[in-house]
Amino acid sequence: AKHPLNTKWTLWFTKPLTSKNENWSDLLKPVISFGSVEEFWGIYNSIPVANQLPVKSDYHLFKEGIKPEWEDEQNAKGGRWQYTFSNRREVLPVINDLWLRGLLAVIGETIEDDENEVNGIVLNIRKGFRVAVWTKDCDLEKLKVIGERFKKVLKLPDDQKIEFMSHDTFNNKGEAQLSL
Ligand code: M7G
Repeated sequence: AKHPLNTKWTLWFTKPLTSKNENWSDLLKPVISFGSVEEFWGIYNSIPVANQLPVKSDYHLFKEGIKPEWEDEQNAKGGRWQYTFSNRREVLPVINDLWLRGLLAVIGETIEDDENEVNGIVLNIRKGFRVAVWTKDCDLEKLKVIGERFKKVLKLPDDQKIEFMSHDTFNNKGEAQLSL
């Protein structure tokens, strides 16, 4: 028997820009949706792991029905906790494990209690690797809980800070509103 997840999820992929005629929405595509633990593992085992992805690509895992964009009405009032692993060589051996831990914390909903606040998780492959948890609102109390757990998921030492930015501030290239 399959073990259903609480929520259905959709995996999205952003492929790297190859021509100037392509824009963000041409590059971002849903890959597959799933609703059980077994389906998750089937998908996970058949897609490239984090350290095999090309630079400038992204994975996004979001609740089914929520697009991984600031503009989606479920994201518009929220923001993201994010952390950048900037030392590529150092993180390469562990990024696959850390990203998997992130995926499991989100689909298993251990990244929060019953707040229903987390919409998804994103991995950006750049010079380094950036991981971000996207939230539905900017409620300080809920954000703190999610942020603490996110740091544990990423196995970050206390002296490393994650930063929270609301999407509207981020669009304006603003500073982080919170760090933890
Ligand atoms: P990024 O991938 O978040 O960071 O944004 P990066 O600068 O490290 O690559 C890169 C670009 O992708 C942005 O400047 C936007 O042009 C586009 N982009 C990214 N996101 C997450 C969105 C989004 O949610 N909506 C729209 N319209 N564009 C986005």
